[in-house]
Amino acid sequence: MKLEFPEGFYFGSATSATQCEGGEENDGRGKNIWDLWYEEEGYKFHGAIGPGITSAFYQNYKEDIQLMKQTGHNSFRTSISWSRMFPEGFGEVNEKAADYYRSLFLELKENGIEPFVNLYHFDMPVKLQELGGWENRKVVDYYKEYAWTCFNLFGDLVKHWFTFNEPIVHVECGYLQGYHYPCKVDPKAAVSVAYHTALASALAVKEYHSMKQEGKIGIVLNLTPAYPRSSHPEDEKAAKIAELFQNKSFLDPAVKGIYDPELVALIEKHGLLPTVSKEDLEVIRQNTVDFLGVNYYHPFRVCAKANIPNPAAPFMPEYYFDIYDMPGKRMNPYRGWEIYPRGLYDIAVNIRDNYGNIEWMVTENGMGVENEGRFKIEGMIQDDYRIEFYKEHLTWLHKGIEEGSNCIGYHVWTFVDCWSWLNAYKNRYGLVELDLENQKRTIKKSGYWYQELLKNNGFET
Ligand code: BGP
Repeated sequence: MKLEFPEGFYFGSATSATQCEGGEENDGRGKNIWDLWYEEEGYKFHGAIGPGITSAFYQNYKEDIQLMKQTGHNSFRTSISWSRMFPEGFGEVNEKAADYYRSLFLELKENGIEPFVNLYHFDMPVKLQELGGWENRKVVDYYKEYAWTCFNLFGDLVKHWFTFNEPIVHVECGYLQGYHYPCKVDPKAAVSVAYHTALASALAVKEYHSMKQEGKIGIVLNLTPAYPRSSHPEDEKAAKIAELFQNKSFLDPAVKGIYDPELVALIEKHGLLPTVSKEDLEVIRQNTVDFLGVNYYHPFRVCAKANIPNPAAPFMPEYYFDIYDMPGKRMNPYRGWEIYPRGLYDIAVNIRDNYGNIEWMVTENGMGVENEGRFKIEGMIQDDYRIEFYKEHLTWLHKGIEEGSNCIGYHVWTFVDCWSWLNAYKNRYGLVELDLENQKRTIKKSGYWYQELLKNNGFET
């Protein structure tokens, strides 16, 4: 049976500026927090490869766009580097950066590839982090200026914008769990960062709409369905609270303009509510997104807490639930993430039923694999596991679309193997293999499979 996607469905791939462009030596890019972290602490995780060493998309974008064209991409997402556009975070635009992004978006368009452009992918300029980053309300205004500048300079070419990628990640990893810069464990700061990010997103939406550029603006969220261990009310309650923190904390303000009262009550109970002005809350209420990007990698399995949490420990969402290690779950052993393709269908149904069936697309879905060179035969990586992964996810997505969910596209993570935040080049995700040493690209078996999929706008099951 052939699974066919709707006409005009956006198929392509995604990356982000820091993960593919290369270092600050490129035409005056200012440092972002990832450069700083590597300089300060070295690379703690997998060797000493920092964000300076990448597929050098800054230099190689024309070649990569030809490869995308060859595989039939009709769309592609990347991000703009804030510290490339504004090395200080604000002030004078770096003209070379503006020229680069214009040529990039033009090149994409000339090759029939629709650019989807994100403004912020974890990469706070160092100069603004020195002012407190997202903890500081002033940085929200600098972001608004940066967003306006991008719309103004590139809005004729770019008709699909995103304000943020996975904002919950910088909240959790940067301010609660301490493993993204600035590596804090500070619940009060985490709440204020979350709030300022939602506000910044709404302000960018407001600016964009006021400019009347006839495009769309959305936000990319890593929706992670939280499934309870059982139908026991305590397990279900735990899963509901996990959903509140993990998904609804950004989904509700972005799409509905409000915060769930239960979430607010929980945060208040722990004395963590930030100071907010009526005007800012009104900005969030009035400036909801036009469409949604969803990154999906894995679900959450959740159960009721086994032990009473220590009230003296810093507050974590996990105060209310435990992560349940479900026996028999399918794992990607390299990334430690469960593989659960049906999650994509559940997301599709949730958006349809609870978020006004807003237009949305899959902005990331992919499988990272360690040491992929061992799967090479006659020069090509035989990544059948990745093809299976995509087929299964697309099958569930297709079912969601058939049942009325308003999904307009699907982007894999990623096209050319890219640098990753915590594991550099350990896990490879690409449809195209990158030989870092000589910058050579070789299409993997999954790349050729994707080419067929795109040619046929679907595949045989
Ligand atoms: C998402 C990020 C991407 C990318 C991906 C894969 O959360 O938006 O930037 O990195 O995850 O994850 P990782 O690189 O950590 O394996």
